[in-house]
Amino acid sequence: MRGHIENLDENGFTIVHGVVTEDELLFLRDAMDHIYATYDPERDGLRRVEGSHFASNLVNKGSFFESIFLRHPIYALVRYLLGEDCILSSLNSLEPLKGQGNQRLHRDLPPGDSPQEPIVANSLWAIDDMDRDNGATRLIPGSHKDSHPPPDDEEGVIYAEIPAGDVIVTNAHVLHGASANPSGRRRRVMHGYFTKNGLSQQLRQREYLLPEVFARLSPLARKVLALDSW
Ligand SMILES: O=C(O)CCC(=O)C(=O)O
Repeated sequence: MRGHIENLDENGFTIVHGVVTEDELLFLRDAMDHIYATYDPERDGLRRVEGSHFASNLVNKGSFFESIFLRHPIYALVRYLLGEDCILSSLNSLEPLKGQGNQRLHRDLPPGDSPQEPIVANSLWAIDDMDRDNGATRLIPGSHKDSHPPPDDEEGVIYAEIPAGDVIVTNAHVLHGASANPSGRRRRVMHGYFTKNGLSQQLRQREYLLPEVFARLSPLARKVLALDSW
């Protein structure tokens, strides 16, 4: 944990290796394709993203998704950033399509009062190998410490070239974005986005969660989904 915490403090992100097993990746690739194909923005809460496969409301899409956001050490690192009582803001997935997906560099929210006290954190779960040829996430290390706008020349950008199964945990005030996918090779990434307790969720789970999913959730999952008053 110590190395990851130093990375989060210094660079605003860290990469955790081998979080998802080979069997889980096989399952996830099939599941995600089905979820993309049947995505319904009305039912699932968020608009589609142009030029990409996109899905939100993943907690409703099968038992695997009902606890994955609590996996160690990802949830522990997010708690380090946001406090013990942080909550899941949304569980989404994004895949830039061939020749598309070059997001502008952005912060998920403007920086708070202190770089060491972020109010949002993200976890980006690589379901496929990711590199510069298929839309790797790019980041500017250290940019969580200031509020400078993204540089036009992208000076300081690095590409997170990682194998499937790795997870990037970010202080979500770091400048980042998906890059273009020139090869069209698959690049499915799941986003477990968290926020400090008391702030609003990107997807209000209470409004979207199916009763049968709620019935199966552990007490911890209910707490992290902010369903205590369901
Ligand atoms: O999937 C990625 O590489 C980053 C996505 C992202 O930053 C976003 O959708 O806001």
